[in-house]
Amino acid sequence: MQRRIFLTLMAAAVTASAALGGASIAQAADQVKIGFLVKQPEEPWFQDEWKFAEIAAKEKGFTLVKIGAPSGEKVMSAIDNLAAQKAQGFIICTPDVKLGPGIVAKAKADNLKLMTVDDRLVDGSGKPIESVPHMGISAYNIGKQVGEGIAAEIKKRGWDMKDVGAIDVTYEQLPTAHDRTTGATDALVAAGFPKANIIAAPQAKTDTENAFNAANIALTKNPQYKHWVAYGLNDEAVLGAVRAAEGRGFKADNMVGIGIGGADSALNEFKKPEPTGFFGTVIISPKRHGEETSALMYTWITQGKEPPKLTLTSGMLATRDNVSQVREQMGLAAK
Ligand code: FCA
Repeated sequence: MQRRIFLTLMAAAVTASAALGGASIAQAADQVKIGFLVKQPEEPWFQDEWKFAEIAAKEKGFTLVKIGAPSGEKVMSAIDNLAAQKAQGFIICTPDVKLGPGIVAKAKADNLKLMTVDDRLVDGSGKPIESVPHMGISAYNIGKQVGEGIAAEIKKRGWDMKDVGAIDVTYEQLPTAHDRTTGATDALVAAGFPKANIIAAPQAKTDTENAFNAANIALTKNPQYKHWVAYGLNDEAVLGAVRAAEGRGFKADNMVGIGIGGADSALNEFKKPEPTGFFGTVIISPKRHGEETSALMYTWITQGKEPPKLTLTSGMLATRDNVSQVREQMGLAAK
């Protein structure tokens, strides 16, 4: 009797292995290598993504290869490098979404599975490349949460909206950035904020320094406002605007900036003894974007199961008062 059960189990195991195919079995035996390429390795958001990808690597037992790839050339050489190291796939947040067709072709030529995170690749006509599995944030809705948060704070402070200027730090060449700031603008306008008081401040790169420069121009050109609010694609953009406003005397009681991210750039701001103009951030999930994407890639490599084509993650607004609770609710460890 026992022998019969044993034989049945053996037969089932053999069938399962055959279904996986020879190559996958070899990989399942602990040789999986996955690349994780990010466009701005110095940004805390990307460091958090890597940290969570490492957690997946430890749990599943694969090797994670972290590569900072701030330019098109770096991306291309990193992909070849991964192939030379016998990686089976990689996840990328590209420095430029227009590299899309080139990245897809290179991954294919090198026989590497490809998934994108945060910034979705586009084709020659600017349309998303839907064949590549992607995990991004629900950009427009998260932008709306930013705009609603700012509007609520303006009302709470009893400011007359006509006296308030809004710095909209834009980065139009990146679709997720466009969607985020559009969502914020729409929510502000829906709350009765005058459209004419919203000043676009285009940044040349998505870091604090470039946002600072862009915001300074907006401030200089508009001396008529008594109070300011600011938003942009991430915490760095809003921090740039907050620092620029501070330089002109608009501190916490006359400035309401709400960012997107919730990594150390925002947390450090909340840890300062006195509040600053950086009022809040919509916390998004580096756990999902780092750990879940890596786990999905691992399953794709070892079981042939492709990740969903599109996953959009949500966020929660946090301020200095409730940031710990919100982080906890999002499954992020205390910092
Ligand atoms: C983009 C931004 C990052 C982060 C990520 C989710 O890549 O540049 O700061 O917000 O989306």
